[in-house]
Amino acid sequence: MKITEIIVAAATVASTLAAPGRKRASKFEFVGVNESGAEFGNQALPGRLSKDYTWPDQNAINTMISKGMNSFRIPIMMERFIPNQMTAAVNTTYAQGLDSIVSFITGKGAYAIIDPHNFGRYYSNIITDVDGFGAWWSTMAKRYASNDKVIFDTNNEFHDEDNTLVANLNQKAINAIRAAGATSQYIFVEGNSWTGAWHWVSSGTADGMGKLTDPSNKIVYEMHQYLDSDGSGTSESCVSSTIGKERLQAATQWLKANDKKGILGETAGGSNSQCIAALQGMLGYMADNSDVWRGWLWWGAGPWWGNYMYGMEPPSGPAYTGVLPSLTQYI
Ligand SMILES: *[C@@H]1O[C@H](CO)[C@@H](O)[C@H](O)[C@H]1NC(C)=O
Ligand SMILES: CC(=O)N[C@H]1CO[C@H](CO)[C@@H](O)[C@@H]1O
Repeated sequence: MKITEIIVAAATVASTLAAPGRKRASKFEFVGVNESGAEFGNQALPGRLSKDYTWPDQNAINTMISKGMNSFRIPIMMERFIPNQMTAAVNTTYAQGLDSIVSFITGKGAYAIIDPHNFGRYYSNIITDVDGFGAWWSTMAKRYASNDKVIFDTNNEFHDEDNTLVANLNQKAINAIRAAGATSQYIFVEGNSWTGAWHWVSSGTADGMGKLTDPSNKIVYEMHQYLDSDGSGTSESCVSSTIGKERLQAATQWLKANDKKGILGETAGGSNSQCIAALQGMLGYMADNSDVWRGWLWWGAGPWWGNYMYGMEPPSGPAYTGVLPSLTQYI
């Protein structure tokens, strides 16, 4: 090993150790990535470890921590954690896998965001059993009640269902989590219409979501925003270099008017100059409004994305090499 390599290696170790407490460039409280894997193969239930699904890679998470990131959203499947019915007991294999990655992340001083990546569905049916949903959350929350670096994310992207039901499910999750003794953790709540920031107000989901209450007063409104033409996050193209900021404006006004905090829980754009400008404009706008916008998470990292257009997995994900270097001031 050459002396320069030793210095670089030592610096990497030092920054890794110091990372969670280290002063980051931005004022954001939460910056990080979605760490896919445990929700993969979501049609294969319960699914087989290492065949249908996997857990995030700890070395990759270390690398992201060394870049200043402190928040890792872990998509999971509700059915894998508690099979058959929401009131039942956990599957130990899957639950212990979750325990391992959560303790690794939180042991580094970073946040582990537990994200049932279920779109408001359980075995593909819209969840209408509000009490059952509360039971599922009670089981989850008890497991991590003593770990205040865990964040509970009610559900990924409710869509095509009743706005009142979505608000009721969120309120039930909050109540169940607090009743389970998890009183210090943040709860990220998600709305209908794929929790899209650009539709937050126009879809009407804001009305019920705005009335949620939490005895611990630690609700953060999680919204998602992609920058392609239909906002689905399926294209490498961004509509314009200003589209990110434009798509967040109505939601930002809502957060301010209602005295709420928000996080952009999924965002991405292709590795090209127009998308990078749009992302910079959006994150700069969020930084200017950091009284309400508490952070952002990239979609997505994880060991199985391969050459996925938004892949943020080190060392060679297209977004890791092509986009992240342009966003460092927002970390
Ligand atoms: C529990 O989960 C593992 C994989 O995580 C799976 O192989 C096993 O079949 C599951 N057991 C039940 C009873 O669902
Ligand atoms: C926009 C996007 O990437 N959505 C993804 C959400 O998560 C599921 C499961 O990982 C993917 O299949 C989607 O493509």
